[in-house]
Amino acid sequence: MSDNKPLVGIIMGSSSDWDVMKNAVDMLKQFGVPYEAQVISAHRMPDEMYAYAKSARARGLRAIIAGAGGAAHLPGMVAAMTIVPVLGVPVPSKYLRGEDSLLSIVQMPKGVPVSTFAIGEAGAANAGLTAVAIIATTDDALAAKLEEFRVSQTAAAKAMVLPV
Ligand code: RP5
Repeated sequence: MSDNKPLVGIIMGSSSDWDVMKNAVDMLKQFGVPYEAQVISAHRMPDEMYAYAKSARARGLRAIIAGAGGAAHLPGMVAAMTIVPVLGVPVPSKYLRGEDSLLSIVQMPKGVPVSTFAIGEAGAANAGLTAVAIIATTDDALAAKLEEFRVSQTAAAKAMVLPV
């Protein structure tokens, strides 16, 4: 990770997705994984989506985190055009609270997978952690950091005190 070229691409359908998707960015920052983040809308920027997906592997991306809300076709469309693993984050929507986003992303037909996460912040954070884990498969120093992260979470849980 010395040359700081992005290893993870984070894309989202709108700037309105940022409050959720920044949780993925925060994880990558925390682990020092180089990333890029931008708006790529499947239905409003189809040409840019195509170019992004088609160039992702050659540009060195090892994972793509794609967040979208509503009829959330961005992760599936990107996955259709690259073999870079796509991690889909359902963003909460105004009327159906993200259940529409979740079902749109998770129900990929056999053959083109999108790894689908929980709706909202937890899903974005876990997509970030999964991207870290993907990079860590070939980076021992990063794997050690991920182990430490788990150990510290365990310690924090053990230290929890209930107000009883
Ligand atoms: C989707 O439509 C985006 O991912 C976003 O979640 C949703 C609403 O977009 P805006 O109308 O806020 O731009 O494409």
